[in-house]
Amino acid sequence: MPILHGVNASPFVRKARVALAAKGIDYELNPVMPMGVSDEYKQKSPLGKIPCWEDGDFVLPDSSCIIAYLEKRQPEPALYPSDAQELGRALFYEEYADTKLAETVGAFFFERIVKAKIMKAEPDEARVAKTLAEDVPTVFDYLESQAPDSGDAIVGGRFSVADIGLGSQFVNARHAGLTVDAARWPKLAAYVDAVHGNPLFKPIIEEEVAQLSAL
Ligand SMILES: N[C@@H](CCC(=O)N[C@@H](CS)C(=O)NCC(=O)O)C(=O)O
Repeated sequence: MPILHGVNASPFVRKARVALAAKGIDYELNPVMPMGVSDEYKQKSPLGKIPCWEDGDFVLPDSSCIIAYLEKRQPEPALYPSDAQELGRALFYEEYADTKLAETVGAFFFERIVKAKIMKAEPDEARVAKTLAEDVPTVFDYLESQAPDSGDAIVGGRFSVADIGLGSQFVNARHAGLTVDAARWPKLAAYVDAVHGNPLFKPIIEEEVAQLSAL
C-alpha cells in the first residue's frame, strides 16, 4: 500500500488527499507532524515538509509535484485543464493558494488552532486582527474578481487542481474561524461553499472537524 506522509489539517496534505480521492487511489496516511522531523524523514523529503508520497522505491515530496505525478500516472479524471491558457491559469491559482493565501490563512490557523488548541498557548489575537485588516481584504478582493459566477470550478467550468489548492486553504480558514463575508465577497463565498461541498472535499473536512473538535 502506498503511503502519504503527513497529518490532516495541513492544507498541502489535504491537496494530495483530495487528488488521491479523485483518482480513486488507495493509500495509508502516516501521520508525520511538520517541524522537528527526523533525519530519516528528511531523506525522503529534503525540505523537511509534509506531504511526501512513498510507493515502494518511489518517493516524492511536495503537494504540487505529487498531484502532477498522479495525473500522469492516472489521467482520468483530469485534474488539469487541457487548454494551454486554462492550464496556465489553473497553475497560477494553485501557486497563489500555496503562497499568498496560505500565508494569510496560516496566521489564523497557527494562532487559533496550532497555538491555542495544540500547544495550549495564548493566541496572538493582535496578529490575527492585523492580518484581518491588512491581508484578508487584498486576498479576498482578488479572489472575488476571479471567482466563477457559480459552481466549484474557477477555470473553464471544470473542477481542477486550482480548486483543490484554493479550496484546501479555505478549509484551514474555516477551521480557524475565518469565513468569507458573503455580503462583501458574494462570488467568493459561494465558490468556497461549492468547493467544500464537492464530494471529494466533504468527507475529508468532516473527518478533520471531528478530529479537531476532540482536541
Ligand atoms: N510546497 C509544499 C509546502 C508544504 C508545507 O509547507 N507544509 C508544511 C505543513 S502545512 C510543513 O511541512 N512545514 C514544515 C516546515 O516548513 O518546516 C507543498 O506543496 O507540499
